[in-house]
Amino acid sequence: MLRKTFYTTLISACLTTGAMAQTKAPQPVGPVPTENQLRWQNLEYYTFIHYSVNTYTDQEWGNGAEDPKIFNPTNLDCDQWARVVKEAGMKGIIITAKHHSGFCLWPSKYTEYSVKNSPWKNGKGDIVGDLAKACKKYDLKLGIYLSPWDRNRADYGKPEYITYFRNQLRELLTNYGEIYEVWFDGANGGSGYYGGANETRRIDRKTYYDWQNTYKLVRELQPKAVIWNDNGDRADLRWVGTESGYVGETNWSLLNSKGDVPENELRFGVENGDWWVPGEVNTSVRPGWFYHFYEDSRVKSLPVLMNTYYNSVGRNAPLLLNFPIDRRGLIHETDAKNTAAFAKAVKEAFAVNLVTAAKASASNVRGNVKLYSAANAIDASKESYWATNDGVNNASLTITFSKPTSFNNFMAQEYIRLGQRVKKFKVEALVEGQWKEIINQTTIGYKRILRFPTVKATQVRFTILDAKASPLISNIGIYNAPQILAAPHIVRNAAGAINITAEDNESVIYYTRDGSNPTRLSSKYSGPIETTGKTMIKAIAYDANSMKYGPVAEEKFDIIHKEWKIVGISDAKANDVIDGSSTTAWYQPRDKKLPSEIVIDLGKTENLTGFKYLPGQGRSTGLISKYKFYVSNDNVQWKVANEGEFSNIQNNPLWQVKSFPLTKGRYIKLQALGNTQNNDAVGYAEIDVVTE
Ligand code: FUL
Repeated sequence: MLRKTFYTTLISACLTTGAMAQTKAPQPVGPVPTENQLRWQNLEYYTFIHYSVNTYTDQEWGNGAEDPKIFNPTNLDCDQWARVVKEAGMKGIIITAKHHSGFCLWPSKYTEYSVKNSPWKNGKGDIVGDLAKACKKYDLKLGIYLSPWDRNRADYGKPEYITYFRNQLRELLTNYGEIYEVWFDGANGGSGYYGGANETRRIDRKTYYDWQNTYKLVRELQPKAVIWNDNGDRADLRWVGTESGYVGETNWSLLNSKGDVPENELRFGVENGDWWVPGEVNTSVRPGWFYHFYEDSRVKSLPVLMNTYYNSVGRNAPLLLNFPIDRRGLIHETDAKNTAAFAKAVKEAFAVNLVTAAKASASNVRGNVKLYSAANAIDASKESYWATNDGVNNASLTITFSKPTSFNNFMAQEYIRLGQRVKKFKVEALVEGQWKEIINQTTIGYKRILRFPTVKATQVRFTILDAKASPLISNIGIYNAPQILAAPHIVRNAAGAINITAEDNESVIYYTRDGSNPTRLSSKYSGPIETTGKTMIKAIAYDANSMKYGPVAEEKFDIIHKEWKIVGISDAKANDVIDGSSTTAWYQPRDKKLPSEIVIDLGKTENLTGFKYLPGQGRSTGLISKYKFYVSNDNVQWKVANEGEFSNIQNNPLWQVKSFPLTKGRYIKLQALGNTQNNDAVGYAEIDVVTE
C-alpha cells in the first residue's frame, strides 16, 4: 500500500517552489523506528508465559539442581493457554523456553536438562513446539525468552557456554516458525548448581555475552524479530526499570547507544537520545512470575489491570502481561477470568470514538494543503496525519461536536515513522462557553491515553505547546468510557467510623445497614459513618451515566475498638493490630522466639464467643499456623478459650475466624505456637473478637 509520505514526495516533486515549498514532506527528526519496531509497537498487548522446574518447587528462580523428574504436569494444554490469551485480547505469547534454572521446555539436542528427561509425555514432549502450533491455530505471534544466565550448566562463565547458548538460540529460531520477539533477560544473580560446582559465578555483562554477534544470528534467522535486552546494549527494545506495571508519564522512545542511562531513568527514556529503543512494560498478573498456590487470591483485579493499561499502553509502551503456568500445566481460572474481564472493559472503553462524528480544524496546516489537514487526525488511519509548517512547533487542533458531548478519555498518536516530536501538550474543553483545561502533559509518542472526570463540552482544543519539530499527529480519540465499577472497600477504624471508597472516581456509593441490598434509593455515602457497636454494612457503586451498579460489598463489624489497648508492648506500631486497617501490620521483633503472644485489653468485660486473626498482607512470612487463644478478667488468671490451627493460611492469607462457647472476659491473648515456615516470625494485620 502506498503511504501518504510517498504522495507528499510526489506532490513536492511535481510542484514548483515558492508558496508550495511547505508541502515538502516533513523530514525525520532524530532517530526513527525500524519496520520491525513499528510492527511490534502496533501489537500493544501480549503475554509472557513463565514455566519451568521451579513451578514444582514453589521458587521464583530454579537453581539448576532441580531433578527433571519433578516436571510432571497432569493437564498441560498449550491450546488452553492460547485460548485464554486470545480471549484476553493479547496478540502474542513469549515463552520462557529456558529460564535461569537452565531447564529447557523443548528437547534441545545440546543438553540433557530438558523435557526429554521428564516424565511428561514419557520424555517425548516439546512445549515450544506445542505452543507454536497453538499460536498458529489462534492467530497469535510467538516470542522466545532464553535466559542468558544458566544455573545448571557447568560451563557457565566460560567461553564454551556462549557457543552452547547460540546453539540453543539457533534451534529455537529455526524450528518453530516465525518469531516476533526474542527476550534476553539481564538477571545474573551469581550462585547456582553449575553442573555440581555449587558456587557463585560472576560474569562481566558488558563483554561476556558478545551481544553484537548474537544479534547477528537473530537477524539472520528471524529478520522480522525484535530483540529485548536490558543491558542497554543497542537492542531494539528496552526495559522500563520496574516490573510493577508502569512507565513514566514522560516517555521518550530514545536512549543513548552507549547504554549509560541509570536504571531509575529507563522509565522516561532520553529526550535527545541517539538510539530508537522504545520501552516495554513487563509485569505479572500475580505478584510472582511463576505459579504459587498462595497467590491464587492475589490475582490482579479489573481495576488494577485497567490502571496498568493506562500506565503502559496509555503511555507509549506496549504491555507484556505475564501468566504463570500452574502445576497442572494450565493458566489458572482466576487469571483467565480477570484478564477476560479486562479485555472486555478495554473494548468497551474505546468502542466509540466521538471524533468520527465531529469536525476538526487546525491553527496551522502545512502548506495549507489537504494532505496535512486536521481531518487526517480524525480519519482513524495511522498513516495519514495533521502536520504544521516547519518552524511551527506550537499549534492547536480543535474538534467541534454537533451538540454538547460527554467524555472522559483523550487519546493522541504521533506519526512516529518520522520520529517522536511532541514535548508538551494540553487539552481544553469548551464547557458552557468557557474553556476549561483538562490535561497538561509532556510526551505522546506512538500512543498516549489519559482519563479524567467526565466533562460535557461542545469543543475540544488540543494544543501542542512545544515540540522538537513540526508535530505530526496521526490520530485523536475522544471517548466516554464506562466507569469500572468494582465492589467498594468498607473499613472501620478503631473509633468506630466506617469509611467506604470506590475504585473509580466518579461513581456514587449507596449503602444499607439493615442487611438489604443497596440501590440508588438507599442512603448515599457522603463521609464517615459513625458507629458505636455491632454493625453490618452493604455498599454498592452506581454510575449515573451508564445507570449501572457494581457488585455489592458486605462487611460485618463487632464491637468497636475505641477503648482497646495493647498490653505490655512498648512499640507504638503494635497498635496496627487493632486499628481496623488490613493494610497495616505489626511483626514481633526478630529475636523473639516462639511461642509469642500479644495481649489486648478490651476496656471492659465482654461476652466473647470467638476471635478473628488476619495475618500481615504484605509479606508471606510471619503467618501463624498453630495457636492458643486465652481470655482473662484480670490479666493474671488466664483461661484457654480455643486452640488449634489456621489451615491453608499460607496459600490463602485471609481472615481466620474461630468460635468458642461463651466466655466472659476483659483481656484476650493470642499465643502463636507455630508458623507456616517453621521459624519464629510472627505478624498480625488485625486481631478482632466476636461477641454474643
Ligand atoms: C527477571 C527474572 O529474574 C524474573 O524471574 C522474570 O523472568 C522477569 C521477567 O525478569 O529479571
